[in-house]
Amino acid sequence: MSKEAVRAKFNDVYTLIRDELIEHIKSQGMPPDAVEWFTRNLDYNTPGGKLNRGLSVVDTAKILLGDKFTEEHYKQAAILGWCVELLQAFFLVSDDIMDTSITRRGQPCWYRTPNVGMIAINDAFMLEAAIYHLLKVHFKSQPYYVELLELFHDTTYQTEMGQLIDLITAPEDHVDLNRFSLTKHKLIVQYKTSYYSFYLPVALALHMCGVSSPKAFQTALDILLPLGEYFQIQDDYLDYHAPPEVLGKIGTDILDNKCSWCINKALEIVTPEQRAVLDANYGRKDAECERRVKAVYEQIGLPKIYEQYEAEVTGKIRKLIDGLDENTQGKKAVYISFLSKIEGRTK
Ligand code: GPP
Ligand code: MG
Ligand code: MG
Ligand code: MG
Repeated sequence: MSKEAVRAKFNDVYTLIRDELIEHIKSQGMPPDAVEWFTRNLDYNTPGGKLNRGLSVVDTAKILLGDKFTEEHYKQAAILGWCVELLQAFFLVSDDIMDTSITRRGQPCWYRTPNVGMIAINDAFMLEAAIYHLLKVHFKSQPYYVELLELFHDTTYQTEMGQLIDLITAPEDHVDLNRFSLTKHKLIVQYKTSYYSFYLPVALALHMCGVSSPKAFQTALDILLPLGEYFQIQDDYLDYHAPPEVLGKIGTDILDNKCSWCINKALEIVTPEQRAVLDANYGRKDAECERRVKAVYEQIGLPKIYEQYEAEVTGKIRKLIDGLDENTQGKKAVYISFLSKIEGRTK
């Protein structure tokens, strides 16, 4: 199947769950304007991304079940995939408010659209609640229902811990680059990104396919946490370097005083003069200051450093995957498929 056909098929399941969610709020007696609002919230924020996380549930289940994979399995995996995309929608709507971002997926952030504003906070809650409604409707009778619930709850909590340290390491009114380090960055990234973007889709598929061995879940963590770190380092780098029209969002990390991979790498190698420029201009809500920080990144050759990092990390992750014992640790193809989705991405 072509890439477009794969997405089209997955999007058909979106239409299905969206209609179910809308029918449900109608059945609660919600008036037409509320139904229309919720529909717009769902459609604006849930589809339209790269769908890597959602499709990974399907891809993983396919690899795990092999010949036994049926259309019924497809539907179940796709519903779980859309639950991950709903979780992502909930996080992004909230994150864009917290990061005072401007655009997302090539359109204004939801909270910046006409008449939405801080209603976006409740909209985010409803995107999250939709996950549990769908899980109840589609999975309540499964023996692994509680595992799914716990997984979504635990992952959400981990992501919120990550978001907490991301935010408090980047205070708006107090820039102190000494607070940053790559160790700090690693922890932030593991919690704010890796668990929900990488571990969650695979762990959901493992549960759905009847895998219960703790070793399989441990292996998933061992491979997917480093992969998630690589993904967020790409996100940090692209925030600084990618053209917004390609990336679909305007970078805010320098303005927002974020403990990004870029600033941490720069701090390792800058001269005292360059350091003074960073100290004076990082985290200031000012386009000229942002430009001066970017000029230092150019002077130190950050794009080259990033290129080297990518070559090195993908080599390391390949080696980790190669070293798996497929009899006890699960299928290598699951992880290869993940790596190939993100390797060298430019958006
Ligand atoms: C990515 O950070 C992390 C998230 C989107 C998780 C948010 C978690 C919440 C509990 C709200 P980011 O700010 O670098 O992402 P982006 O670059 O896409 O804005
Ligand atoms: Mg953000
Ligand atoms: Mg953020
Ligand atoms: Mg980012």
